[in-house]
Amino acid sequence: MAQKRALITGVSGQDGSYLAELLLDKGYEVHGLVRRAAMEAPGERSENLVNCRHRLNLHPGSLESYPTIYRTIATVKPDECYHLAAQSFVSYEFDDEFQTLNTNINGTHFLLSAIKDLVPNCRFYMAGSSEMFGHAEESPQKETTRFRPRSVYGISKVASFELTRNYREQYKLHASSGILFNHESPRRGREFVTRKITNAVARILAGQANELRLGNLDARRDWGYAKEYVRAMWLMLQQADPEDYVIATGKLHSVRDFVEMAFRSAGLDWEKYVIVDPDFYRPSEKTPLVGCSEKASKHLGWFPESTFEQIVSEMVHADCKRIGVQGPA
Ligand code: F7E
Repeated sequence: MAQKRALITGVSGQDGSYLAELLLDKGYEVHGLVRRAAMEAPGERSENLVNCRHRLNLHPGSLESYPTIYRTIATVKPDECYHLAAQSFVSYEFDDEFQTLNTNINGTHFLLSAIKDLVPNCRFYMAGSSEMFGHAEESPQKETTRFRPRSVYGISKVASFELTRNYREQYKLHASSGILFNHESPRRGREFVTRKITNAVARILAGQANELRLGNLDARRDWGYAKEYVRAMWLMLQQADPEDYVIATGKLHSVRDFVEMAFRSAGLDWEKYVIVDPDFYRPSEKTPLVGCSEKASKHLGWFPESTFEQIVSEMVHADCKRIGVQGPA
């Protein structure tokens, strides 16, 4: 059988790098679209790719440019395209609204359009998000739950979801969206709360910090393990028919739970270090975002495996190792 070619947008991010490793292990030829700046300064921006960069074909380009996307698809001619790149930090302030909407929606649209014209048999994955549910009317959320996004990011993902569905129905593309709930790992960006916490624990242990400022400690999330979530993406594209799937653990934990566990695992009393700072508050959620991934279990044979405790522990250990401080036993 001919070697399969995959193109990943956002390849240097948490999910992109785990997915690249998974596909390389499966014998794929893997291509990645990266910003030129990331290619010029690989150490700084592509630390997630240290294990596999030498086995990847990287293409510099911006999602905001249709000519770049068109050229990349024409050059790579992928069998599978995983669209993970996005402006992904959730802002409720609508401050970066133009850029978030433009990049996220156009990026998806450019890719779908180029695939339709150049490689219509290419299978396409769009990284959707639980933020699409926003003020959800039911809990847990599943594929049939109505979208009521309340962040610009969520709105951009709903638009991308609808574009993907439309190309699937109108142009018969094998195009699927994963509606992924929060998923974490040592490769998570430090602006997201889990990594912000584990990075702070390591820095406090190393004597480099003495406080951690956080927003709402009672905010709750459905946190899974990123490595398992990228496997679900791959599984979606191996199905005979394209469909949309919720990927989640179905379990809720609060930011406080995460804080307590991370600090305790390092022998620290969190209350001595954590300061609640209104600057990091977001409007409270009426319905907690927690997903039901029964469809994925039934159709894809996908189940979440790592526990909350295992995820917290791996992240604390990894940050301690990176900073060079003795971590928990
Ligand atoms: O916030 C609360 C915050 O920024 C998690 C992205 O991957 O998952 C991610 O979005 C929770 C929220 O992730 C702080 O209010 C409290 O309730 O880690 P986060 P997110 O916004 O859920 C979804 C599924 C995506 O698709 C996104 O791309 O934690 N929280 N205090 C805080 N959050 C942050 N960042 N910083 C705080 O100090």
